[in-house]
Amino acid sequence: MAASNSDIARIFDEVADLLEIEGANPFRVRAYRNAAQTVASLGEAVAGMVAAGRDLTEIPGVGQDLAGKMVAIVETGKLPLLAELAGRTPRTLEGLLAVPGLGPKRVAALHKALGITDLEGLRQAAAAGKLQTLPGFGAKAEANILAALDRKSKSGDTGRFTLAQAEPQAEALCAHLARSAGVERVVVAGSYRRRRETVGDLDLLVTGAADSPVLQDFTRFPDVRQVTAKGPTRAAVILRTGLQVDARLVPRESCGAALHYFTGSKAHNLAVRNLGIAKGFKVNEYGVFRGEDRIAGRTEEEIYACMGLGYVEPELRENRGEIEAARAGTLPALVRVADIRGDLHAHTNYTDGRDSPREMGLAARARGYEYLAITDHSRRLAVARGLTEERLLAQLDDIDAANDGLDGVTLLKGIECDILEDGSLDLPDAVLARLDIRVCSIHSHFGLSRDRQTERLLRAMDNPLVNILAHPTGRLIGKREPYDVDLDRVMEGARERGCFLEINAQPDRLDLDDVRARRAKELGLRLAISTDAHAAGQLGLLRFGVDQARRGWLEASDVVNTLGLAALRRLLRR
Ligand code: DGT
Ligand code: CA
Ligand code: CA
Ligand code: ZN
Repeated sequence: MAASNSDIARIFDEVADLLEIEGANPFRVRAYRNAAQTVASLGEAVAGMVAAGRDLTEIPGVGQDLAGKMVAIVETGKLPLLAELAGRTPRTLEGLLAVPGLGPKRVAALHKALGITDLEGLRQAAAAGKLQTLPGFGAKAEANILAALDRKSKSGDTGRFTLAQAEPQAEALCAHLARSAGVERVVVAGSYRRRRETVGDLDLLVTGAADSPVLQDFTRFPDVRQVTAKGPTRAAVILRTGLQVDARLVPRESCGAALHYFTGSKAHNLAVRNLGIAKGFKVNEYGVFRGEDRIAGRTEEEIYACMGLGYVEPELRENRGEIEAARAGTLPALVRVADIRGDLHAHTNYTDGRDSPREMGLAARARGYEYLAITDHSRRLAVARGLTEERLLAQLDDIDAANDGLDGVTLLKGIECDILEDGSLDLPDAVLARLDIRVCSIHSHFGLSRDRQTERLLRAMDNPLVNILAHPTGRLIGKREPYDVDLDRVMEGARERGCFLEINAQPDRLDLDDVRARRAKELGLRLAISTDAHAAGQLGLLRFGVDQARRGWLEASDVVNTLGLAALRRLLRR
């Protein structure tokens, strides 16, 4: 069976990990990482393109070399390069990269000096005090690593998938099931529908005839590795990626009740059910019942109406006050993708992006945007070829030229300026003052104490040129914990100074997350939802940022990039 896009993405990600541990050229590492992400979110199957004899270099970011490797993976399911790398470096070392505080260099050092190859070896060495004997480690680093390992074993390595990883699998399955006889509708419920940042499994609901073969067809889906349950109304499988999927066949008269029940969250369901009980109803996945009579079940709206509630959007269903708000009629009108008028964080081929400013502008125009801020890295970020003053000035000319040739969309001149350890900025004020927008962020010294990290960010924002703090906590989902910072103080400081914080829409960042975004709103701080796109195709990642914003109860008026260009410009002059 031909390899799926997620197989290819996984292999490329492993190659990137192993290359990184070997200390390979960062550009090479990044090429594999970018290709993995592109392939995972591609709208069509690479295997299908190969079968049709199409040229894989059509895929953005894929050159001859990567195209050849993808063909090899499609045809053989394997990549010789990965075997070669794994021969030199044990594959279990990759797992060490997930430990906060361990980058590729440190992992390589642990392997070389102490022969550590896996998490258990790391735990033993740390517990025996061997790590602090290594250059560059020290007692504090050792204690941090032990604490991280402890947290990891407590949370029980969850194997959750980000929404972007789950999405292509969910969509392929839905399309497959929709073709079965007797099927009326297929929806994904559960945490996926609530747009949680990660999902533990997928919960599919199929509405259709009781004799539909849809569940048999489900278990025969090509990407299924193992069937774990199979009955007349429910089946469960594990896909080749490791993602588990439940599917249920429900009759039309109870599909609203089933959708409500299996969307969850469990806490939300219990709260709704208790409201029902207080009114003398029975509430379950088949409907709302008064005695034997089903009084609702066809739609979710009916169910909420029975409880005296307005319709609650799935993103809000966490029992965090949405029931009370629905009763009081004070639910927020959540921000939508269509409200967004532009993107305020994007990279180009001047640094580690793939496309030119003009190409990014064309993509922004195709999305109907009014503006796109070009915000490449500043000089300190050498791995990304961060811009010096001279190269930034050259880019500004290029942006002027691009704007002359672009109707309907405006490229804003910007920068993603590094915040240095002491809170100063990586480029002189005189240069920064020539820009329309300054996005600032931290890419180093994640380990400062809470006080120093907080002071560093506040100090940066003291500079009246700073507009937006990007990826404000630095977390990477499943890979890196947020840095230690007093976020309330940072948010209040931002509001007082006229700065904004970002919801970074990269699916492995989603930083700020839902809870922190909601806190910002409570503190009266507006946010920008930005993609941090590194290629034109990534402007579409916006939807993941909007999902988190919605989970954070944000309305259009809480989001700065729902403003038109003129109003935005006024706001950027602090
Ligand atoms: P996940 O898969 O861990 O990302 O999170 P969910 O929310 O998708 O949870 P899952 O897959 O275990 O169950 C799907 C939904 O089914 C859940 O959100 C609510 C509903 N559900 C599951 N178990 C129970 C239960 O014991 N009581 C109630 N009221 N609802 C439940
Ligand atoms: Ca689930
Ligand atoms: Ca489930
Ligand atoms: Zn960026």
